[in-house]
Amino acid sequence: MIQDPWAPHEDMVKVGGWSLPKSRRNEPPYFSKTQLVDVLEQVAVLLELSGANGFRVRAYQNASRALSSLEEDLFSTISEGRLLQVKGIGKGIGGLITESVMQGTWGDMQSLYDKVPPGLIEIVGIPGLGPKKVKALYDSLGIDSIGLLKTACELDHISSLPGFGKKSQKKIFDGIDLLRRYQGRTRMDIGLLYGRSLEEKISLIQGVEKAQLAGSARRRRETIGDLDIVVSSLIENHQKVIQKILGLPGIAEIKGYGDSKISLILEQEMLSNSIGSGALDERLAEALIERNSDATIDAQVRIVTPETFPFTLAYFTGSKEHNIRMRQEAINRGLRLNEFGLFSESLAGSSIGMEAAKHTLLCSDESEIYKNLDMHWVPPEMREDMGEIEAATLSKSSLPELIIPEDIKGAFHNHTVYSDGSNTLEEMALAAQSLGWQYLGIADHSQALNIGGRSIGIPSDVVPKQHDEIIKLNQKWSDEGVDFRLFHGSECDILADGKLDYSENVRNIFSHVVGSIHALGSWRNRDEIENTEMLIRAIEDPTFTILGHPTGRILQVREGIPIDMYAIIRRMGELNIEGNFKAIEINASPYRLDLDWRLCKFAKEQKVPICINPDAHDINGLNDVWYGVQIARKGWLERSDILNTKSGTEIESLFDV
Ligand code: DGT
Ligand code: CA
Ligand code: ZN
Repeated sequence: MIQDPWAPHEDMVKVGGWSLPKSRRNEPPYFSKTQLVDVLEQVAVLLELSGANGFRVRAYQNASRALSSLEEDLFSTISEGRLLQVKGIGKGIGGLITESVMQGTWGDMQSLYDKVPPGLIEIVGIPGLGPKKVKALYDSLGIDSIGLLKTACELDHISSLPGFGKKSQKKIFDGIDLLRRYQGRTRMDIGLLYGRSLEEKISLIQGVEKAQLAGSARRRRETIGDLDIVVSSLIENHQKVIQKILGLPGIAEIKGYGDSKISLILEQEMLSNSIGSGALDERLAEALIERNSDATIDAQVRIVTPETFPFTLAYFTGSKEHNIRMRQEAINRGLRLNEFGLFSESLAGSSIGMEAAKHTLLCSDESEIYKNLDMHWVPPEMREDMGEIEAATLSKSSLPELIIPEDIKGAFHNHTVYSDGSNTLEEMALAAQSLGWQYLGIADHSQALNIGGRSIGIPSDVVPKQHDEIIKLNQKWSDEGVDFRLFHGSECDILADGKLDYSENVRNIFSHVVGSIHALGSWRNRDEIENTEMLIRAIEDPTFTILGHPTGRILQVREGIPIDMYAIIRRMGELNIEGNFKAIEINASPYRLDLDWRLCKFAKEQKVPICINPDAHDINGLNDVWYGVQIARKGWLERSDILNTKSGTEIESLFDV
């Protein structure tokens, strides 16, 4: 086995669990307000875990809160001697704050950080478990890791402890699951924003030939665990480049670094002064940050030589499953593939790691690695071992030609001020035109939709008014010779019994009906079989055209409803064959990305057209279509599989308007 060269070794500055931040400045203020807020909050938890009295714990909690709502600059507050006037900050903690900001040290806090087992901190993140309960579990059962906690639940050791019970044991058990699934992952939109920003900042460092995002971000997974960036640089520049990377703005913490790897935690400042734009313009970035003010993300940076770069990039792009298959393909040809190169078994002999790299077959880019294994280059989105190895084999050559964002000519599910959108029909239309689109499908909510007891949908009797407005606008563009039209659709609620909202007469006004489930409650309380039956009933309605956000999931917030999506898609396929047009949506909002990419290929096989809908609630929301295209690519979809790559006139005849 090859030794893992990225594993921490002695010269790596290793810090585990929570750690006190180290300053990268050489004059005050050594630490920022945000850093102090975090440390004080951590100290409160650590104190509680180590059994300190409640007053002390609360003092730190209060101080953390006081700082986070302090509007003025912390450094000036301290310099001008006004820190102790801030309500919630006492003498003792005030001293600690002053010391850290003015001198860069943390008093005797390190001993507290050392004392608490790191496993306990992980456990505190489980819903339903505060520090007090975690300490009780540690004291009575010695539980200091999530693994042990899970076993204790399974063995029913927790329910009998004082202060716990069957119910709380179950809650903890479910909480572990939730934590495993969600904790530490970041939605694609935010992850990519950080990833591109770091990629760009590293690219600009002198001595760097190339920096490229790898890992799940490059594969466009819907959520990202940590960012992986591969940097190419001549060996003699490595040390200099590493030092420069460590000094980049926007690094909350350096978790460790060695000769070829840096482990970082990025914070929001990473996103400021980004030069590139891509699909995400400055305004979008600002909006994202606003919505996720405390977002941070881990990043692993690997620095290699230009010759090694393609191999390292391919390896860290993954997925692990794809890598394993690739390695097997190499072995079948008497070769050895890893992050350093592609070697002939006989030449590489027993040398390992960087040493063996000298013997690699030269590949100037990823596609040459694939070529050596008799394969076409595989787009990163597809590298999930879902059939791409077979499809890429030269003798089969059945890789799809994936859709690109430029193929999109419009979208069918968008909101305006008629329901819960914030822009007018005309504003939305102009924004779509400026994206180069030929059409925009309006689908405001239907009358049944209530949010917080308030109806936000369009009442039946207002539908004709919206219709007239759209006809007038379309007439105007037609008179001016502009190749653009609005399609008047509806995002029509699918009611619990499988009926659609509005009367049939009203639904017939629309060019298309996006049927969506919103009142998830009754669907959640029913089993999958019944739900599937009800949804199929809705889809079979002749006025139904597009299934909107099929499962209702919100990434990292809630699961979709129990439903047999295969059965739904199969039925939609049959209906299409019978001549009833039924399409399914990839809801492109990065909060949803629903239809899931894993089901795209199945939908295509069942001949169900797919449309990529931004579900925009304002003009900026239209840009979300880009994320939907990434998911469609991940699902192997081509231009011809996607409804909204058709021209405006094609859609007019399809919708019969
Ligand atoms: P993430 O970070 O959880 O969203 O997912 P990835 O795919 O970015 O995974 P990560 O960050 O653990 O590792 C990056 C890539 O490195 C991964 O996609 C494939 C490669 N890799 C990591 N560990 C292994 C391994 O044990 N075997 C193989 N063959 N590849 C690995
Ligand atoms: Ca990763
Ligand atoms: Zn909706």
